[in-house]
Amino acid sequence: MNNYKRTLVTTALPYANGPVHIGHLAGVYVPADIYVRYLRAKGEEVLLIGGSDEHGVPITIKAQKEGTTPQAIVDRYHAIIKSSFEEFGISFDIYSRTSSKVHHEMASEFFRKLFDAGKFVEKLSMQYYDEQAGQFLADRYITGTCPHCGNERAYGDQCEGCGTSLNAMDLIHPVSAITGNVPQLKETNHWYLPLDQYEDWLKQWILEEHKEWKGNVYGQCKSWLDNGLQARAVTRDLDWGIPVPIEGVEGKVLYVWFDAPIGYISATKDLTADWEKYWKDKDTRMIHFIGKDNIVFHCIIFPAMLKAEGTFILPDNVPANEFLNLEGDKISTSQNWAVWLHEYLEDFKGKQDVLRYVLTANAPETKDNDFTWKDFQARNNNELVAIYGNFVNRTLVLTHKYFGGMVPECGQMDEYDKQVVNEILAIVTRVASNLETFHFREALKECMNLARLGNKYLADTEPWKLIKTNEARVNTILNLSLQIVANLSTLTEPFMPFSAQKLREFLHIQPIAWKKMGADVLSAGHKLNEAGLLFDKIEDEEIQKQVARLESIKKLHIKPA
Ligand code: B3M
Ligand code: ZN
Repeated sequence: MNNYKRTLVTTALPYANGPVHIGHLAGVYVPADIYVRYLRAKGEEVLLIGGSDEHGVPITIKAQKEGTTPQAIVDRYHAIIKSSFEEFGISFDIYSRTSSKVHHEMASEFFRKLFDAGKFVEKLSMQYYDEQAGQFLADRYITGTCPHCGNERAYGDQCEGCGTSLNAMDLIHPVSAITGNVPQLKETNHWYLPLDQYEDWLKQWILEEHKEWKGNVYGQCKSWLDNGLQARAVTRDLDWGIPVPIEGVEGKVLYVWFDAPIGYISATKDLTADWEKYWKDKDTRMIHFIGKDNIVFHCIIFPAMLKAEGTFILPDNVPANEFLNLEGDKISTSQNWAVWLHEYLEDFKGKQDVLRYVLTANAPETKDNDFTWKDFQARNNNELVAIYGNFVNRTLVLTHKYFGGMVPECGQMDEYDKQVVNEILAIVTRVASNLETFHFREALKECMNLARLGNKYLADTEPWKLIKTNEARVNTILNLSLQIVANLSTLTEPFMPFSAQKLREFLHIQPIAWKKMGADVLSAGHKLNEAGLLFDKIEDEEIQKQVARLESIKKLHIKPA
């Protein structure tokens, strides 16, 4: 959408059944935050919406395991997750939760509207039932062998081995996750959204009108649509969730994937009385940031729900990422194979930007990628410290030394200087165009190229030699170098907001508007503040400690022969 008035950015709602880890940050929250910070810096109207997904079987299973209530679980993890996001600078306008009253009302009304309009089909079917536990086994309450990849721990709704979304009936050797018993079949009635009726419309809308979507997203949608869509149940036999709002219906709740995306709407309503302008005005552009396992829900099922409802806008883009692995293995919450954000913050105090940088430089934008502690250290020491930090530090130190911290006059520019000025502008343009198109890795690379350019400029012009013979020339060189530093403080802000803020303090400036960027952002005579270092080296011992932690986890999970 080229002409839009405002942007609504949503981020997948993490299940509040555990803390968040680097995979969450890399796949969803850092990219969304980068995008939103960029739009804000451009002066656009934008909202960043998030919240915890507090329903569904993942929550009740966790509660049963710990012998507590689902409410206690979601209260605990919602608080942990929310604070991790805050600490990492994810600049949500609201971080809400699906157990809130406004959400229960919104989701119930949404369901009721579709129900009253005859948009659902009610069907009787046989579903797995655990006699001993006395309950139906929805979604993750049932595990078994995946018919596609043979993974023996696939869930009734999805196989995490191959990423396929499943029906409980597809599983080979189904067992109850509650008692381990082989389940019985029992009849039950549910409401279904007949996705097949939306197939033609979805084909037109996605395959014809959204060819610009990322290849991984478009490809997954195409394969779903080519295989043909079937009706999906939107209710479950569970007691945790939003009660099915139909008179006389007991013991049934809305399917978590029915209520969760409606959470984006409720969160917006929770934030502002003016929420309808974000959801009902065609001039609003909505972007969903998610991981690849959520593509079908955001590109096919939720849009079909929105279409059925009829008054809400549809997403304009869904820039889903692939997965981030950890030291060569899939991140796994249950096996504790993860770098947890709240633990990272304890071990690497004040180094949020380093993780944001590494996760963006190595983001799983087009394929799965790997996080390793060695790469983390190398990127910090060889890129943030040696390139970006070093350039900033040299420029500021020289300015304090030669000019008492005052920005010198830019004199007559030679060819080299003019080239540098042009290159600043070219880089700013490339950062922007990469950000617009969700190429965050590339955008970040361009920022670093600006720091590289600065280093090369200083190395080539050698102001520390010229200062004795040609002070006028040094004025110009340091003026331009400072302009580069100032541009970096704005360009890097979406990626590394904490160090950008620090840099603005060193420079003694307010944020610069994007359209003002270029070689004329600091005026001669402007007085800088005292400066310090932007980044510190990370020592081998700190990395060794993390590697040892992962090794000990790995040992725990090696099965005895
Ligand atoms: N909680 C699934 C997940 O964390 C789910 C996302 C909901 S987004 C509306 O993968
Ligand atoms: Zn599988």
